[in-house]
Amino acid sequence: MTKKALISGITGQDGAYLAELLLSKGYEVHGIKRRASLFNTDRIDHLYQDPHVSDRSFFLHYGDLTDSTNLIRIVQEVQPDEIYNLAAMSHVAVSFETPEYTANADGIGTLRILEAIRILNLEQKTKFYQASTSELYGLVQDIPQTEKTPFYPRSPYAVAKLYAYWITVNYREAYGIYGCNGILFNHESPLRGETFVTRKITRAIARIKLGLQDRLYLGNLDALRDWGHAKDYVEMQWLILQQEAPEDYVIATGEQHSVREFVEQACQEVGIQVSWTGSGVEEKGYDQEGNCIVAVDPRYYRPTEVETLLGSPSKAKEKLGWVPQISFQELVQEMMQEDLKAAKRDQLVNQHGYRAPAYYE
Ligand code: NDP
Ligand code: GDR
Repeated sequence: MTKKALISGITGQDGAYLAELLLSKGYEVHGIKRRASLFNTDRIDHLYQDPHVSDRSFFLHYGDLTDSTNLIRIVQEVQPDEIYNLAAMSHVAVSFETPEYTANADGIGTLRILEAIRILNLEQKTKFYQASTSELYGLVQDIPQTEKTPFYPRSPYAVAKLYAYWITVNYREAYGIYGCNGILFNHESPLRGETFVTRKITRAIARIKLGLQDRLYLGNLDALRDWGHAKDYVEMQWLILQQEAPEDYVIATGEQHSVREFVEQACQEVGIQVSWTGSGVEEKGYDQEGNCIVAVDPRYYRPTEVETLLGSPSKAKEKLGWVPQISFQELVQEMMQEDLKAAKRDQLVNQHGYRAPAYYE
């Protein structure tokens, strides 16, 4: 029997990689996408199958995590064996601007899917994966962070995700739903949204290298993160649902780098040697010709910051037999190569008298 998976957030970074993975494993994949005024399926267009042909294995449904009846109807229609709840307003800084919406989508949205499983009597059939996050640790209490480290969320996003974490645990204990939290540390890729710091850096350094942009403005250069590759991490999301008993897992590399180091690594990939002067808001990064290519803009500081995150992948290694395949350097290299290609396309467009869009954050 072909397994059916339902992915919320299929148009996002992880949704795209996970859909690809599940299709390669022979799943019938259903995704929930939001209605938008422009096409929003760039990341999954290569998976698209013409709805007019039979024997399809990839389906998209319009939906939203803030709409219970819609979610119930989709779950009823699909009768999924596995649900991956990846949909979220996932930007920590933006959650300070839209805290109520973030609580609704990221917190109550998770409850809505769990309730759909319950209302439709699918507790024994449908396994549920919740995209939990290292942001739950916030003001860290242990180094490295494990499944036992206490939570101390530091943003409306993290507080909403805290609710989602516990409601998943509660529905597992109360109703016997096979529900699991993957506590994933930051994971990146060429598909990463352009306003997260890694992609903002690789995109800007590529554009600076080609003369399309002069400078990159960042916030906290001292923030430390445990950065892995999204392709590695979606494999874990699947593995977590294939175990005998439902459990929660930390997924991390166990290696930590600062935002400043990420900039240095990205620059190194394109032959720029960056040197730093000043500190705090005055800090600046110069290339070997003396041009200031990086500066701090306090606009990107957060009201409460998560300064340091470092995960322990010990349990995942032991129980899921998992080690990340892609190193920090390989991750930065792949992201730089893809953003260089994009910058070259923009350069070509500009050289031919057209104007390539230059979205900035
Ligand atoms: P993205 O921001 O790339 O994707 C988020 C997805 O959620 C998009 O498909 C988006 O749709 C969709 N979405 C947002 N709001 C709603 C809503 N109200 N209803 C339905 N869909 C919605 O995130 P990632 O792929 O990076 O992350 C996937 C999940 O994992 C998220 O829940 C995130 O919080 C969590 N996470 C991510 C980590 C990371 O480092 N990437 C680490 C730990 C957890 P649209 O395309 O229309 O915007
Ligand atoms: P994060 O990712 O908040 O960890 O959440 P992000 O890349 O946004 O920030 C990482 C760190 O970099 C610092 N920073 C900046 N961040 C952004 N976005 N823009 C800047 O200009 C900038 N300058 C410095 C931030 O202050 C922060 O310390 C991501 C999301 O994917 C969440 O959904 C997920 O849950 C967590 O990772 C784990």
